[in-house]
Amino acid sequence: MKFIASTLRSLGLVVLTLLLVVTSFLMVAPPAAAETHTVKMGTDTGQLKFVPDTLTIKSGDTVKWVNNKLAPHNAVFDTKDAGLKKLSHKELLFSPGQEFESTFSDVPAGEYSYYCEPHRGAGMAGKIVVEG
Ligand SMILES: [Cu+2]
Repeated sequence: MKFIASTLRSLGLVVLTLLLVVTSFLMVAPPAAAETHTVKMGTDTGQLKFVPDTLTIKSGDTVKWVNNKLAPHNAVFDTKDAGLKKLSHKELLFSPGQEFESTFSDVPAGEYSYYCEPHRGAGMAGKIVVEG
C-alpha cells in the first residue's frame, strides 16, 4: 500500500510539472507574430507605382519590396535621421522578382515616405505607416 501511495504521489508530481511547463510556454508565446508585407515595384499593367503605395504595418513588421515591371527600381526613404536611413535600399534592382527587405523594429510610430530614385520625377513614391 505504501508503495502504491508513493507511486501515486510521484505521478501527481509529474503531472503537475508537465502542467507547469505547458502553461509557462503559453504565457511566453508572443501576443502577435511580426508579419512580412509585400510591396510590388511597378504595377502589373506597367505603371511606375508602388503597389500598394500606402501600407500600414505594426512596429516590428517587415516590408519586402519585389521588382515587378519597368525596372530598375529602388526605395529610398525621405529622412535625415541616421537611424531610419537603414530602411533605404539604394542599390537598383534590375531583374523581375529581385527583392529586398526592411524590418521596422525600433522605428517610432509614424508615416515614412520613400521614393524610387530613377522614377522620382514620374511620381513613383510610397508611404509606410507604422502603428505603435
Ligand atoms: Cu522605379
